[in-house]
Amino acid sequence: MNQQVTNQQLANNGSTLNDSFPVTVTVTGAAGQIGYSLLFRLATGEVFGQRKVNLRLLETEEGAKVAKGVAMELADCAFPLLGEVTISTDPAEGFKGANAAFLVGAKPRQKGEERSDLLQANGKIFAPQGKAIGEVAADDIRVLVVGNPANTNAAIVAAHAQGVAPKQITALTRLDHNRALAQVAEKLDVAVTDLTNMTVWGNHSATQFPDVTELKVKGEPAEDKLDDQWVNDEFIPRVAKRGAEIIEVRGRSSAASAASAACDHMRTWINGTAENDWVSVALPSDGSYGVPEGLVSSFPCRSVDGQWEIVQGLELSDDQRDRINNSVAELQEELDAVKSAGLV
Ligand code: NAX
Repeated sequence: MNQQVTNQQLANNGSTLNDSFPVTVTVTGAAGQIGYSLLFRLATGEVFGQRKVNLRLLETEEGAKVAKGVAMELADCAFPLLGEVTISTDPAEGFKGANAAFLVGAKPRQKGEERSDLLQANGKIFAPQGKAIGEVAADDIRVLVVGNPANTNAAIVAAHAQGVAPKQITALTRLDHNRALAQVAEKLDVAVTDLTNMTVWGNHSATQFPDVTELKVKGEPAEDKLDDQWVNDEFIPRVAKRGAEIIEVRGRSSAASAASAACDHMRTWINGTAENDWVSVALPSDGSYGVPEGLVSSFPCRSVDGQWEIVQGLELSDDQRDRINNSVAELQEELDAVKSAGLV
């Protein structure tokens, strides 16, 4: 394997530049909207700490030309921590030695296209990328799929990344988690940092279940402070449909907030969750909470010693179970569609 960086070394977030352990980070869809925000944040050291960051930008032939311009701008920033920046259109090159990979590039849904068409088109992108990750990435690769449909794309990657443990492959629901925190903070007129134990369950789609059952405000249960009508009729649909709301107002889909959430996800994964808190992570189910094994579903997770662990032992009401099952049913349908297309 190419670059061996242990969790301990990655977690070394001290102020001294650690030149001996550069981190190699692959970003697909690097020429897109999210890439344009994400790459610059990765190069500042805010995710991987005080070590050189080598960036591998993986794009389509067309996107590679734009990525070249982005690489020129990265150079113009004179980031002290930025190492080598390479651009490639071949996954076998783009994932070589990668310790972390942000899989952002995906095919957007075209007018008149069915969801199954979208799943299949993306399967053709994520299957070879998964294969390449298994073959050429570093052993400790951490994969975060952002490109939609993110959960099922991550399931495709997991199916093709030989030798990579399922726990190393995740999909982004941290943006939904952050959106949920922001909505409650505004409602209760508190800081987002006063809130802990928020959970988003299920799919990164309108069926997701942003769940405030375990939510605490300054360590106290939030239950008494939030009325059911607001939670059910405003909060849950608003968080679940926030992406559409942003498109309506901004005219383009969420980009900087998605990049920010992707940075949060990777930073928490490396450095660990705060004591008594958790975050929402979509990862291949181990059967927890009745979610069928292999479906990439969002759960409350803690990062312990650099590995995600699903928080166990939460008591679920019938209403919670129904909402989780509804989103999981959609994930199962998505997985069945890519299975019948021979992509998994
Ligand atoms: P853009 O259309 O701006 O950029 C996508 C980029 O991916 C393009 O530059 C394109 O050339 C590239 N690309 C396409 N196929 C590729 C391939 N096979 N290999 C490498 N690169 C490839 O989209 P952007 O706004 O950046 O969004 C990217 C993805 O994130 C979309 O699928 C979007 O739906 C998804 N999102 C996911 C979110 C999440 O929370 N999971 C939230 C934000 C966003 O909607």
